[in-house]
Amino acid sequence: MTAQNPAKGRFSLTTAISYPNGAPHIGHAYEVIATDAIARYKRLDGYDVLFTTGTDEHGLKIQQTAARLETTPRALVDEMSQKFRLMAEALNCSHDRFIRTTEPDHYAAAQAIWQRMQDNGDIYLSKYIGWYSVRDEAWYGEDETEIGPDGTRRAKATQTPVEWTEEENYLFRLSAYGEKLLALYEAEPDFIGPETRRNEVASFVRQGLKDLSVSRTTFDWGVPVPDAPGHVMYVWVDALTNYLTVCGFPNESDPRWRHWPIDLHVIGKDIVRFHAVYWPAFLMSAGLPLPKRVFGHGFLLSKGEKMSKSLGNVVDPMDLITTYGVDQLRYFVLREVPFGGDGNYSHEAIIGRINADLANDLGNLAQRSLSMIAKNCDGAVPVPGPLTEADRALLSAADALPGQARAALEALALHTVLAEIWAVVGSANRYFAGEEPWRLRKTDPERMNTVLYVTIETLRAVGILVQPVVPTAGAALLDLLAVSPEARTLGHVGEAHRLVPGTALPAPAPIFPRFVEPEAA
Ligand code: ME8
Repeated sequence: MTAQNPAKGRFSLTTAISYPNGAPHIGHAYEVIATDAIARYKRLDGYDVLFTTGTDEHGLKIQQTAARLETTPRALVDEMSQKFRLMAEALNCSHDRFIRTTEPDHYAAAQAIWQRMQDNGDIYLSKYIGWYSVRDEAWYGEDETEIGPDGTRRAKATQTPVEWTEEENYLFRLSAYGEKLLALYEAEPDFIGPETRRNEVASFVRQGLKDLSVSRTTFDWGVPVPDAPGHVMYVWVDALTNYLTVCGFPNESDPRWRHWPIDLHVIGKDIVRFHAVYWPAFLMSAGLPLPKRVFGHGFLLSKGEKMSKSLGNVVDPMDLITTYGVDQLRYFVLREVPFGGDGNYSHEAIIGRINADLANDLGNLAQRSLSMIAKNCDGAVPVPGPLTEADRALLSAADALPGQARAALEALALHTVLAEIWAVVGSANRYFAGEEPWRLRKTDPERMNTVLYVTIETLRAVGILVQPVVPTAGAALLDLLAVSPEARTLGHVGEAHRLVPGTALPAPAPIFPRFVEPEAA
């Protein structure tokens, strides 16, 4: 998207990889949108970025879904993975790789990390007996289960059914890593976010960790354990390793290896434990550097209810894209939901945001100011006169945006980045209304030129800043301002790169149409 600035260094980030045992839902879309926006901000700020997403294709859940649908696991994942890939593309995600865990280089990576953990003495063969949840693919202690209202036993934490199961398994010596993990959380307070998740994970680890079953013999849809016929890897060992695969592991001379360790794993709050307990323990065992940060975002709820494949109340993101538009959907989920908290989706809420923030506040301001320039300034960037206090205040608010965005992004507060940009859009609207350039046209054309100049220079900063969230509209706005493609980075906001008076501008065109209900259209 933009030229890299080697001085900035590299930044690598991932989403979780989704189970393709059903079609993608808005929760999956939310996660890739948010991660994509962060990736785009980092690129815009000159970082050498690696951003990956993909599908987690092994395990009993997939095998069982395939059986139910009377197909093979391979055919199921080939079909379903494609839907996730197409969704990411339709959402305009800028990922560098869409990884599938059934790809050969991933098998090699998973077997290599296994070998390292085994060589380190952390994997041993044992008989595992206990309560097993197929849905969670996890074992539970008796005290972690309860009898539900229907008389069947279930896992307390996830409310999924458990069965008494006996299996010869390889175990990972997770119990040996409790102290090291607690020391990690202490030394790196940002390792787990948001803070509530960190506290949950730390208290889970403080209660003591049991060794973890890491192989299965009751089904075969998985990565084979090296030198252990009949054993496939526990799906989470395999799945988490995707983050190494995308960096070229185990080939440490692969150019992609520069992206290891990953700077940020963006995942949902339900899988923080896997990423903040198991994953660093596996990596410590394998002698590999640890990711810098694991962030558990909240859930998107449809009018207060969780959406999930098993509950069957799934909103198809492709339908949302068709109904509202990609940029509009991206803006809505990032603006509406404080990143890290849960959020609600409703038709009313999304059209509210589209019409108020996008069409009215930003779209109209661009349309009005650029139309005035087209009519009254020969369609070129006007020549500003001396600046007033009000002009300077607006320009300096716009100039401050990259710094504010960097700080908010450091805290992963995507909603704050947008709130700050829209605060400037709000100020620009008040400025424009207060200065009344349409009146100045007759009384003081020179002042009109200044007001229009200050307005579109503010829009230039806004256009640059919104690109990661609304890439198409951001680019369209910058096109209308004749900003060259190389001059659209965060570094181009501010005094040194102001719009050049006299530059010819293209004919203005709307960037954000209002949403009109189909029956009213
Ligand atoms: O957990 N709102 O896959 P998955 C927001 N394969 N996010 C949601 C959500 C919702 N309603 N529902 C799910 C898996 N997610 C594993 C991950 S990573 C090595 C393996 C999020 O398809 C969920 O929290 O169930 C997770 O981050 C992602 O979507 C994929 O969920």
